[in-house]
Amino acid sequence: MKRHQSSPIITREQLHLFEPGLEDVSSVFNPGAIHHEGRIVMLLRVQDRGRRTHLVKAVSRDGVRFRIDSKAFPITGLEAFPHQVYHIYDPRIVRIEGIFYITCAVDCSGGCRVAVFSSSDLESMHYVGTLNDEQQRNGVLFDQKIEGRFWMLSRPNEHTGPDGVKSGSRIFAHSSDDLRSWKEEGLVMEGRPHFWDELIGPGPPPIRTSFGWILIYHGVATHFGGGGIYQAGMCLLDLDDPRILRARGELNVLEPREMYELTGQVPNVVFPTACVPIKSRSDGTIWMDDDFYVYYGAADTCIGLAVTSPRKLLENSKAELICKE
Ligand code: BMA
Repeated sequence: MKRHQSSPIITREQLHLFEPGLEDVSSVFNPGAIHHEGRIVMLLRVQDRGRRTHLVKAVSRDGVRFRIDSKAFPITGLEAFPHQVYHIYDPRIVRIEGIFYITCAVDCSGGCRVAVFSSSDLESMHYVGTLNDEQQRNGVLFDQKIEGRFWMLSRPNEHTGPDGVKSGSRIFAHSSDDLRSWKEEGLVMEGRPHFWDELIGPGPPPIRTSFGWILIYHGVATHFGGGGIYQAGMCLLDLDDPRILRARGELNVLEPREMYELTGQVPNVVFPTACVPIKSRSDGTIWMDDDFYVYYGAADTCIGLAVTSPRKLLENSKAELICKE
């Protein structure tokens, strides 16, 4: 990936929120983003000085300069959530059959869950359901039904680091008829001990191309001092059966190098959460050389922007095609 010359594109100084406690926020990172009515709409993860979490909407014509709302994004229906909610964060947005679905991590009295929210217009979002009642993070929906069912990837929080941070090294697929009750469909991929992606998790929702679903995922190298290095890499999943890994990059395609990625609230982090085609084709397909924007949290402090294409991801990650047996 190549950083955009304007990166970081959103920093805390650009937020001017009028709600009590939100006049002077601490950080803005890990956004969801999608095309809607000729604009790119983003949901920002914002933390205030109480270390409380808010989502805030931002809108752009060019995907680079955003007009940021002055109030928090409304979330309804949480009375149905099975635990006491503390934080709703890391939104990933897709549109399926005309409805927006937003998956978020929810820190709650039960630990961390992946929850699905829906929205008809991206003016607010409503709680729909939870993947399951297990420790989970990084839920991403595929933006099309596969054989009539919704599909999701998620990463269970099965690993506790020396600093107490919960993470994991396995990505699973799940399917559902109604986004409320989910069937586990199996393991998709695991972290690679000793290399760049020891711990892993899905990044942005998968991108549909004619040769497979491209999944940008984050990998954490833990065999260094400090809290690990958060990088981004890619893999390719089968179009018809996304449990099948068709290719996986050997190298990362983005790693912390710039000062705003190396230092901040959590140092050494690039954490992609959204991909948006720069020019959308009328049939919604993405071709090998179509450039798209990748939005990522940098050091859990601000939002970076990088540009890439399917071909660049495959080539620069040194992805090898895994053949069907
Ligand atoms: C992950 C999540 C992300 C965060 C990242 C780096 O485990 O908590 O929200 O951006 O760590 O701190």
